[in-house]
Amino acid sequence: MKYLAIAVTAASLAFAADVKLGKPLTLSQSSTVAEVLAQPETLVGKTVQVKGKVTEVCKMMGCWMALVDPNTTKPLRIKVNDGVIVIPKEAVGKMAVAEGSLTRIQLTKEQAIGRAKHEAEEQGRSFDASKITSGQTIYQIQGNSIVIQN
Ligand SMILES: [Cu+2]
Repeated sequence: MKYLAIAVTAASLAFAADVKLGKPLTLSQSSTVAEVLAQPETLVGKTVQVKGKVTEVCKMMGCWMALVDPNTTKPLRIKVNDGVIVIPKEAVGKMAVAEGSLTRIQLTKEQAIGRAKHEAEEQGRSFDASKITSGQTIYQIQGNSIVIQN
C-alpha cells in the first residue's frame, strides 16, 4: 500500500503541468472542432490547430485521440505517427490543443466496416457492421504537436 501511494503521487506530479508532445505549436490561434468540421474540404492539406476535450485515446499504441467541443459530441480524430508521439491514456477527459495537417480519408463501405471492426476490437467496444451502410469520408488531423492541458 505504501509503495502504491508513492507511485500515485509521482504520477499526479508528472501531470501537474501541461504535457507537450512532438514539435512546438506554430499557429497562435486554435479553432474549435465544429469550425474545422464545418468546412473540412477548404482545410485539407493545410495546417490546422484545434482545441477540444479528449474523449478517447488509442488503447493499443497511443497513436490517436478523439477531440470534441465541450458542448457537442461530434469528434475529430488526431492521428500521430507510431512511436513519434505517444498520447497518454490519462489525457482522456482533459482539454488538449493539437496542430497538424488536415487529411481526408476516403473509404469504401467494406473498408469502413473493416476499419470500424478493427478499432472496436482494439478499444474493447461492441461493433455492429449493419450500421455502416455506405462508404465514408473521414477527416482527421495528422498531428505534429499536441499539448495536453492540466
Ligand atoms: Cu493506436
